[in-house]
Amino acid sequence: MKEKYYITTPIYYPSGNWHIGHCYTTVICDTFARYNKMLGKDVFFLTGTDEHGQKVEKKAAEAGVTPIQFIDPLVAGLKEIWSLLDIGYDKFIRTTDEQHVKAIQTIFKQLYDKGEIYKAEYSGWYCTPCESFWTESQLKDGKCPDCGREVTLEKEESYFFRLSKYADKILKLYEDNPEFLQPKSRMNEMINNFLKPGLQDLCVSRTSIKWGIPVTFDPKHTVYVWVDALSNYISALGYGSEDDSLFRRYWPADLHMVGKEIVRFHAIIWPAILMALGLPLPKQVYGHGWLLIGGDKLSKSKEGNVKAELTDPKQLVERYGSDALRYFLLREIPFGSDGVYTNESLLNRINSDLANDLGNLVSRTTAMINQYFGGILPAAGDKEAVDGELVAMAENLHDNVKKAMDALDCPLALTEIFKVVQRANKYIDETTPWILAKDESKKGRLATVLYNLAETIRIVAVYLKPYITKAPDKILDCFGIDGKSVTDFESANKFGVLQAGTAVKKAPPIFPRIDVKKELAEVEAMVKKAHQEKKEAKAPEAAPVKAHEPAPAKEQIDFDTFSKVELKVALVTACEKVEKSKKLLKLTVKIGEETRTVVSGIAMAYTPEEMVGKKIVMVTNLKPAKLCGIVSEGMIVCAENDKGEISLIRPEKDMEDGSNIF
Ligand code: ME8
Repeated sequence: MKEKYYITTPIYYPSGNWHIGHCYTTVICDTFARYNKMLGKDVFFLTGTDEHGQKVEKKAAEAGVTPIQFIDPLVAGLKEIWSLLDIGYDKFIRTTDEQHVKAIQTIFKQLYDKGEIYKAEYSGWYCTPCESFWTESQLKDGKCPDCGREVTLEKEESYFFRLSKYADKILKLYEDNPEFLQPKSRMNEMINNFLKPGLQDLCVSRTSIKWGIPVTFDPKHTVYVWVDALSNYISALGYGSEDDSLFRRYWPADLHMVGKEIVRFHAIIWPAILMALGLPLPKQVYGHGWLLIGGDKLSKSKEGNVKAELTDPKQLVERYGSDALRYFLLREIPFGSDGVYTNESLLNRINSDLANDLGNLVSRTTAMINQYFGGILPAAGDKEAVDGELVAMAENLHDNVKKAMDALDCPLALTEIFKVVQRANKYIDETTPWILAKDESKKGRLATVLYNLAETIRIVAVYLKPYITKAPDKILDCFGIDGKSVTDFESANKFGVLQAGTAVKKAPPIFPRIDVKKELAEVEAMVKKAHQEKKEAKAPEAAPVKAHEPAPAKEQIDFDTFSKVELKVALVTACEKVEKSKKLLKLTVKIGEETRTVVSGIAMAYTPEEMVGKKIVMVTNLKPAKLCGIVSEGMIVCAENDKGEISLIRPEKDMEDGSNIF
């Protein structure tokens, strides 16, 4: 029987703005699924959408449609992107699927019957206009910290999951299975930030949110997001249904691939739920880094404040092809770390690796076989020492790729493959076939060189198949091989498989070189125009600008008092609006080795998209404060003029995040 391999992406929130960052997790998972299929495993690859919750409920109401009417076109848009990127999932789960809904209701009841879920009262200060609960300490002068209005003490009945009792069990899980959570740094983060300080029971139902799965035995409650979302990994396999054959075949998951911001849910809450249900635990969770959209310098157009990065996956595939996008995502970002996406970095990758290295090697080799041997692959003849190095590198590729992929390191696997491509190009320069071709007595030598190149290209194309899905088949086709029939990783483990006498076609242009300067200008103009159109469509009627009272001068302080303020350069790695607040943005910032959350009242001046990738100035030793229920660990430094206009203060030169400011 084949060994099974079950891999999952997180399920995506329905978004009207799918961008290249959303493609990252899924392209990686698709690559692992393809790779494991080539290893001969019985693979199941799951992805889908996470459709319940307050946000969707609210957005649908604003749009005047039902939640499902709101979601359906967004899901269709996501599926279209996956199809354009050749994402070969085995199942696309939607949390609104009937099978999922039933499974969640079963799971919730099982947990309740086992005493793992109990009903209690959640009490807090409620702001009716904001529909938000606040704790005592969050209130500002006894009023809503968001809108400043009166609040009332209210109680909401909720079900709670006994998460607190699992801290030691999860610590033991990590201890016994050091591979359970990767990379290692994420495990340390979970242990130090969450498990050691102790876990609190988790609120798993709400009565105020209607767009959710009703609790069967208490229908005024709906299941609160994370139990609903995480359980997709087993509901998709038919857990709790009449036919649970897939669950029996594939569970436990071999790999949950997730972004680093949701590691806590997958490496603490999810194993605790499974332990409570008495089910086997996933073998591994991998928390990857983020793709930061727009490097600081390149995120602005020359004239204005508009970010010029093209991030729409559909447009990117249309312009450069799916292979280019997949290759960039898999190659550019050191696995586990964050990476910056800019149009320029994408174009440079396409030109250097795909057009120059791979494209050139294939077109030069197939053209020479056509020119010197009439398009028929010659048998290898006279050998020389230089051949050995190329052949050895091509033969070692099997082990090198496997080693990298065993460590879940796609960028390293691709680096290994492209080292061979580069070596083969160098081999052409060293052996100078065009000179050999002029001398009839060197025909045997010329045959060897071209045979070795052809065979190296075949091997490279086979190993590239999990990463890029179109070019390998086009390349193999030049050598009379049907790419679809090459399904075995081992088929490239031997040098010398191509038969002499095979007809070799001249390669079509596989990755045309791009004029970077021209393309960047075109893309920048296109993105700017789209931004402008969006802005105009959204622009509210101009509100009269209220002049601010000039601030009274503050008392003088001595240098020692000033030097108590710690100011540092921080890089914004993620940013979103704080729900129900017009003024606040929630930012994730990187300050050297450290990652923090900070809430800032700059939403009227900057969009979340504009903020990501920016280097800013932060007060880093301010006592944490809760704003809208979010703990803000610092303050962003801004300027405000007397019209109330706000501008970030940023380092004049590009400085590393974590740099001190004095
Ligand atoms: O978190 N770079 O959904 P989501 C890298 N529904 N990865 C990115 C990214 C970027 N710029 N932007 C998004 C959720 N992602 C929950 C999951 S699972 C039971 C529930 C990744 O739509 C992100 O890190 O916010 C995450 O892994 C995935 O997209 C879905 O994010």
